Amino acid sequence: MNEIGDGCVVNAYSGLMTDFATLIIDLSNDSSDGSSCVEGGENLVIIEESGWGDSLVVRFNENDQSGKSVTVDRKFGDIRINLSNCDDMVEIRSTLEFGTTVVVHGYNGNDVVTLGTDEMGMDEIRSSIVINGGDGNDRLVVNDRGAVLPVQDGSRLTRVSMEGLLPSSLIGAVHLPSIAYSNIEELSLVLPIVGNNRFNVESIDASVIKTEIVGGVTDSINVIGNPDSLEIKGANLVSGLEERKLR
Ligand SMILES: [Ca+2]
Ligand SMILES: [Ca+2]
Repeated sequence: MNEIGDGCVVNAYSGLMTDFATLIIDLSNDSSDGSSCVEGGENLVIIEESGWGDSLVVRFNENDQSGKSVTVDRKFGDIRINLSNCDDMVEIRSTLEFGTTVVVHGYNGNDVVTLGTDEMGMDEIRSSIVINGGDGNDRLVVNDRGAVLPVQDGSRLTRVSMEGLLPSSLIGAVHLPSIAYSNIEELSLVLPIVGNNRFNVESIDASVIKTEIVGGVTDSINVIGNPDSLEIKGANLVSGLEERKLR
């Protein structure tokens, strides 16, 4: 990203191509071995819809006002962001549908990736998300707090992904959008404030040291097995194993 100077805005609008294009943003050259990382100098990457919802903007370091951004239209089916070897932060607030996938690779450093917002939850994230934390202690925060509808039974956490949390507006779609994760050490899920959420924990990847699920008194977390890294705040724990023993 050193080639894009401060205040530079790249707009990539594709023409009459028949195939989807891929946007790759590679920050890994900024710190090839992590030795040049400075405290407070980490990257902040924000991904959200722009304009009238017909394009997606990727902004960098919002707080230092450098004004760097990349805007792409709907022809870009895949967005891939390779983070630096320092501590990076990514906020994915909203994405376009159209079968897009947003892939984030954290590389070295302790990276934090946040999906959704307090206001909208993940209602505006319409594409599949693939997060690879890479090396370091990385955290994935799935913030569905502001969602309009509760999470339905059938949604689940497995060793590879979180399913049933993203809006499935594509009726008849072969692949429903999901959140795939790997090399993540800390996993947080904030359930919608609207009540009666139902979420199933089937399994958790071995890379995860701590899993936190935040909900309310009318929420039920159905846990199959006994993952010792699981912390449930506010919501009710329903143990699948105990239910079976009682029968
Ligand atoms: Ca990183
Ligand atoms: Ca990691």
